[in-house]
Amino acid sequence: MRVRQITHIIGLLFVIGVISGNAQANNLKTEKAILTAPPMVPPPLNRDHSAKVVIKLETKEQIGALADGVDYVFWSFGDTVPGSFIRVREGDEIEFHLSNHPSSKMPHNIDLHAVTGPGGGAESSFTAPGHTSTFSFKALNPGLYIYHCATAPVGMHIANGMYGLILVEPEEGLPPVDREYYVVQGDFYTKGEFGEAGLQPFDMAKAIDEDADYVVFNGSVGSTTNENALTAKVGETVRLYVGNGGPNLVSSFHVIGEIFDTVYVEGGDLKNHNVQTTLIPAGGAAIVEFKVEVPGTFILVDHSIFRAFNKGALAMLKVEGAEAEAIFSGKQADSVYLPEGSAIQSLENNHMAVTAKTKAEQIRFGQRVYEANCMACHQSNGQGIPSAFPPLAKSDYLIANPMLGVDAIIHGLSGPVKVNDVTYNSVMPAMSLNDQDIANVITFVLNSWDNPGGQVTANEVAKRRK
Ligand code: HEC
Ligand SMILES: [Cu+2]
Repeated sequence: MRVRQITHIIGLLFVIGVISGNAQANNLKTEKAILTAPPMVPPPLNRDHSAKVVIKLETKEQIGALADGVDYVFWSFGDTVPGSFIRVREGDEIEFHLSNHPSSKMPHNIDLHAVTGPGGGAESSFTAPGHTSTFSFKALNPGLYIYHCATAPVGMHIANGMYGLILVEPEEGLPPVDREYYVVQGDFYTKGEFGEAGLQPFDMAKAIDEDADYVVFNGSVGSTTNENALTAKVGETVRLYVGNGGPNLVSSFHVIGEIFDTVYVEGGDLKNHNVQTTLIPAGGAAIVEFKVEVPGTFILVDHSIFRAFNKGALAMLKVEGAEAEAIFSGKQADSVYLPEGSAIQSLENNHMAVTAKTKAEQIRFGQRVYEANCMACHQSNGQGIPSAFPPLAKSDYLIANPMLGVDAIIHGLSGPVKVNDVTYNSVMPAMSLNDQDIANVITFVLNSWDNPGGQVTANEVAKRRK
C-alpha cells in the first residue's frame, strides 16, 4: 500500500509497528463488512479469530423528510440518518474506504471513536466530492462507538445527520439475545419553528444557541413509530444499541414501561443493572438490554420530556403475545372517587371580610381577591392559558351572564364550557369565599381588561347561593 510505504521512511518506531501489522495482516482472512440501515443491526460475527474487514461507506447530500411536510437537506453516511451500522470484532484490522458521491457540494470525512489514531481517521479520510479515500486501523478496544463527519464546520456536518454507530464486539462476543436494534438520537436546527412546512434550511444561530427545533430518533419525527415501530414477542430479550449524534443535547434515554435489565454504561465494559433512565452524552452511546414480559406498545423517549412530546424524540417498540396478568393486570376497575361528596374539590381561601360601600371599593378589594385566588389559573391579565384555563378578559360566557361566574366560584365548574368559540373541558375547583368577596371579585373582573363593566352585589350573590 502506497501510504504505508511512505510511513516506512518517516520513522523507525512506526516502521516496526507497521511491519508487525503487515505480518499479521498477511495471516488474516479478508471479509467484507455487512452494513445495515437503521433500525437494523448486522448479525453477530460469531468468529473466534481476527479478520481483515473491508468497509465501504458513501457520503451523500440529499433531501429527506424531517417530519410530516417538513423537508431537510440531510448529509449522510450510507444514505440514512444515522448512517449504516458497522459491526467488527476486537482485534480486527479494518480497511476503510470512504467515497463522497459526485453530487456532493461539500468534502466529508469520518472520525470513528473506535479508532486509535489522530482525528479518529478524520484527516486520513478527508474526501472531495467524486473521490474515495482509504485508510486502515486496528480495533483495539471493544465497545459501542459513535462515528461522525469531522469536516469544518464540524457542528454543521453533524447537525445535518452525519453520524452513526460502530460496534466492536469483544473477542468472546456479546451474549445472545432475540432481537437487536439500532437507534440514534440527534438534534436539528431549522429556520422555521417545529413543524413549519416546506424545505427548511439549517439555522446556524440556533445551533450555536443549542436551541433545537427537533430532537428525533433515527433522523426524523415518527421514523420509528406505528407501522415502523420496533417489534418483539413476549418472552424475548431485546438489545438496543443507542447512540447520540448530538450535535448538542445529552439524552436521558428511557423506555416507558420497561426497566433495563442491563446497561453497558457509555457503551463500555461496565454493566449496570435495573436501570430506569440512562444518560447518553453527545458523541456517546449505550447498550441496553431487557426482557419483554408483557405485550403492549413501549415508548422510547428522551426523558427531557418536552423533547419527546414536542420535538419528536419518541419511538415505539410493539410487543405482541399473551397477557401476563401476574406482572401487569391492565386496568381492573374504574370507580367514582368522591372524597367530599363531589367530583369538585373546594379550595380553602384567605378570607378578607371587608365590606365595600361603593363600586370603586368593590373593584379595589376585588382585585386582591383575584390576585389571591384566581390569578394562578386565569393569569394576571385575565388572559387564561390556551387549552387549560379560559380567559376572563372579554369572556363572552361571563359577560352574557355574570351570575354564571358567581356559580363557578360557589360550586366549581367542570365539563365542557365554551368561551369565545373555544371549548374548555377541565375542572375549576369551588372556592370557599364569602358573598362579599365573590361580589367584589366578579365586579373587579367585569371592570378590568377592556371588559364592558357591570356590578354584582353581595345580596345578589346570597340570593344566587340559595
Ligand atoms: C385552579 C384553577 C382555577 C382557579 C384558581 C380559578 N379558576 Fe376559574 N376556571 C378554571 C377552569 C379550568 C375553568 C373552566 C372549567 C371547565 O372547563 O369546565 C374556569 C372557568 C371559569 C369561568 C367561566 C369561563 C370563563 O372564562 O368565563 C369563570 C367566570 C371563572 N372561571 C372565574 C374564576 C374566578 C373569578 C376565580 C377566582 C375567584 C377563578 N375562576 C379561579 C380554573 C380556575
Ligand atoms: Cu461531512
